[in-house]
Amino acid sequence: MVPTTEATNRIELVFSLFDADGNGYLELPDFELMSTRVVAAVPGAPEAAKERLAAAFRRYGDTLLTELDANGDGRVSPEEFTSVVLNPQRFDAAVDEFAEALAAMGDPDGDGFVARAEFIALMIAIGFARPNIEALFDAFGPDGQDRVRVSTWADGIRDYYRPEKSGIAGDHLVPGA
Ligand SMILES: [Ca+2]
Ligand SMILES: [Ca+2]
Repeated sequence: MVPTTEATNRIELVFSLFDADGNGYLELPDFELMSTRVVAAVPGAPEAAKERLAAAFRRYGDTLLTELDANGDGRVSPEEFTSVVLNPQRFDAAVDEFAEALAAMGDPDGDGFVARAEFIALMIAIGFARPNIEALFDAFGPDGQDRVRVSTWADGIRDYYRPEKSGIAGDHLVPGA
């Protein structure tokens, strides 16, 4: 499968954000750093939601390191990371759990909706730029109370990683898109 230009751009952005310590490679400490930052972004979330998200980050990091470290040096280079879009089925389960856990963190009172404030706090913690975050939230079609469904966000995260997709809400996260 040849990924769309948009999908390649989305994935390159993810690499730069997941490299939380900025050393040019993805390693386990990157996922621990980001996990700590993102879990702290919604202080009022239930402990169970925080633990679920931390576990989802660990699992996602483990999966990426297991599947993508082609030369076995214990870290994922930008070149190794590009194959994440070649075999998306190897990452589906980890992405799915990450999507559900992240979206759930945005709904601390459990009413099924994510308000703009929590959405922005979580996405800033991941490292996206605020104007892009606002554009994405607007693209999700917030209701009269300026909130989107948890399921809408989770679906949006799954779409973000789909190599065949272009013109999706998640493309708003890529600067200049
Ligand atoms: Ca790193
Ligand atoms: Ca490697």
